[in-house]
Amino acid sequence: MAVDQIRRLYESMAAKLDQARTRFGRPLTLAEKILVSHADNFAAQEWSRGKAQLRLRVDRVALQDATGQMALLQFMQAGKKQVAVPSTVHCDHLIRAQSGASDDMKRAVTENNEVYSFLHSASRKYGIGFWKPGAGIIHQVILENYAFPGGLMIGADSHTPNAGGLGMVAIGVGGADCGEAMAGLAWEVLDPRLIGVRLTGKLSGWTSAKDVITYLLGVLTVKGGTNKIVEYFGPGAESISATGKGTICNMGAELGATTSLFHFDDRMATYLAATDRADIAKVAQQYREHLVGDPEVLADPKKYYDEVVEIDLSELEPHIVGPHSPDRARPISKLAAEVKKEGWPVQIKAALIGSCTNSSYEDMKRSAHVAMQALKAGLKAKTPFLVTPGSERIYQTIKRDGIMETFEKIGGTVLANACGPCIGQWKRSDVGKEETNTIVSSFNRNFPGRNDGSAATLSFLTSPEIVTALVFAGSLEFDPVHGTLQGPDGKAFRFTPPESEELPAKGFAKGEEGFEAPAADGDAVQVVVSPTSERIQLLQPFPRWDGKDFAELPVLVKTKGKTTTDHISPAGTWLLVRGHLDKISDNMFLGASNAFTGEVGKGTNPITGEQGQNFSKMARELKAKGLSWAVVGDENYGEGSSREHAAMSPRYLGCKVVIVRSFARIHETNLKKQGILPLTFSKPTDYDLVGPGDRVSVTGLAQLTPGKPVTVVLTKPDGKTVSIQCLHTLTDEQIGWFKAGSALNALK
Ligand code: MIC
Ligand code: SF4
Repeated sequence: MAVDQIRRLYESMAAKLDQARTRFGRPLTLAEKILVSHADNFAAQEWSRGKAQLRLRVDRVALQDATGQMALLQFMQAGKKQVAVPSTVHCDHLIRAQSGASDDMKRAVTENNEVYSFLHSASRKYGIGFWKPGAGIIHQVILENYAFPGGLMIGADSHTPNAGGLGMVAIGVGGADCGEAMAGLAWEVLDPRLIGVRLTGKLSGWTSAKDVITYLLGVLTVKGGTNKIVEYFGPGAESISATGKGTICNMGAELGATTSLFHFDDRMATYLAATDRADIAKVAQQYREHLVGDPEVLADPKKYYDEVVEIDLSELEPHIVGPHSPDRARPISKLAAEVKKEGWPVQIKAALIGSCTNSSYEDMKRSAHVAMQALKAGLKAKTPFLVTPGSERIYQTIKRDGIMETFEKIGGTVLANACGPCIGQWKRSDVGKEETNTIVSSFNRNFPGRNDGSAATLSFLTSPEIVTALVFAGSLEFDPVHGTLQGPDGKAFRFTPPESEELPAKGFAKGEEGFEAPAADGDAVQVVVSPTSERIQLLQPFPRWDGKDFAELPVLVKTKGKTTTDHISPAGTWLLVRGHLDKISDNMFLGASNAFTGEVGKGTNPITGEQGQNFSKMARELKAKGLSWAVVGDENYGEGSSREHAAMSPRYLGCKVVIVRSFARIHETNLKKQGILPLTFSKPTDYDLVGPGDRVSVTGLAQLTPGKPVTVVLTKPDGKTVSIQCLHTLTDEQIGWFKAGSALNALK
């Protein structure tokens, strides 16, 4: 957004915030200030944390090439000529990491030509900025170019909150939400509860921003942030760079949080200036009072936040989390004992740094500082080392400043500025498919199968500097803070804590930044989709609700334990068909654990009784017979990615209702948007009542009312029935989506 638009937003805030202080009868937190100043209609809006549905006007929409395909396909159905809010598309997810940046880029451009042409032509036509493949990862590019204090943004990617590092409310959503906001509609979200994180002390030594969030994950767990905003403040916040703040907010997605953000400070101003936005820094300084919490809130946070967590940065130890879940946290000093106890493979097979989470200049420089020490001491890398820079700017700068050379000297491979190994786009040949092995990275996710497509890979997440130190030990039992390694001279070698300036002294180097502005005359541009495309399929509207209750639906799958969107709709090679609903639906539930049989990705055919069948194949058979089906799930169902394929594929293959112990926020909304009924057991233990061969009936659908439970009847194989109560969070409008068959149908 141009600086005068931002100034206008800030100017308009004073009156709105006063109105809110009067109405709420109290001072405001920063998150509230931003939400209030983006209300579609403040006066008509109900405000009630955890209850009200907020209608907001967003400043910006961000799309990436994997989820963005569906977002644009849905936007196109709305029949608008141009997007109503500034929007950008970023080509980052589809680039496979195989043999290094330059070859990988060439391959990606050929391989994904069809998808890039579609995204490029649609961007040109509808007034969307286009960031070419190689330009960088969405969140890093947004931080460098678009994020600003006090703004409100949505993005079709769960790590959109990265922009909270610059004091923005930036929220990850499904593509349908983006499509609607781009079409000019107000955007809706549940009024979030607020977690205040008060930081004291100072980051120093080995401890980095990453440790704030990996520690917090251990405290709050992957469910702890659901429908909540995490707001960071306090005297310790100033000791964290803007990009470090970005890391913390980025990984707030792993808490399930709606978003995370920091109060505006000088570190943000410095970063804005270093990224050519000194003018924005200046206005933000001028309106600082609107871009931080009110003084009363800072003085007595417990009174204004629903929960408060205190972290003393001076006491915080470096942490490492994993395997398989980002909340399995402990200080690095405690890892060795756990490795022994659990029998995890000690040898580290690969070490990776970078990604959207940790690829700032500071991250790279601190890692290089560690690598330099090892080189000087004559240590050799014991583990392959892969680096993914977050953007072209970072890439060019680390190249100019000799950081890349250091990485190369330790045998590192610099990959393209893209998601690559973070999203299963990593072709590994060093371990067998089922071989249990250990990897460490500075990324944000570590679900089974996440990096290399193999569920046998145990992935641990920590800061980039710790990852780099581990390269020289090759062992998961090494603690770089307290431990020593043996140098070539036989003497013990101990690392000193990493050091780096926060920003490049010579400023950022610039390369081919890779931005393309939309066409001046969009009408003249044709969106390129070949009718025979194997990658893009134009969407057909889903059928309307037929007005009938759901009668005795077979349960296609009852999942047990963690069911992330990576379990429901895996990424990796499936990214190739993210724009093709029919084809991608072949991956449905491939990673899900079957509660009845213990199998992964397979189950028993509810009609024929055949065992070991693939879920998508079974669903297609049911669909061909005109039968619909249900899904039963566990806690925090749909955790992780914003990919709406995890809702669209079930919908497309005949799913009517998903009943779980609890939902992750984005996925629950995605189900609603696509016309599937999301229910939760009113008694979580009722999950155990659902047995093999049960049928599910849902009654009273015509009377579906906000806040009123619905009755679900389980019909057992012997004909006996059990009746249970389930809850839903549908609003009147969302009930309209359900009846219309999808939010998009309701819109038309
Ligand atoms: C992720 O980190 O899981 C992704 C890949 O960026 C996803 C988006 C996607 O599935 O395309 C996300 O976080 O939303
Ligand atoms: Fe890409 Fe990984 Fe970041 Fe998702 S988390 S945007 S896949 S780098």
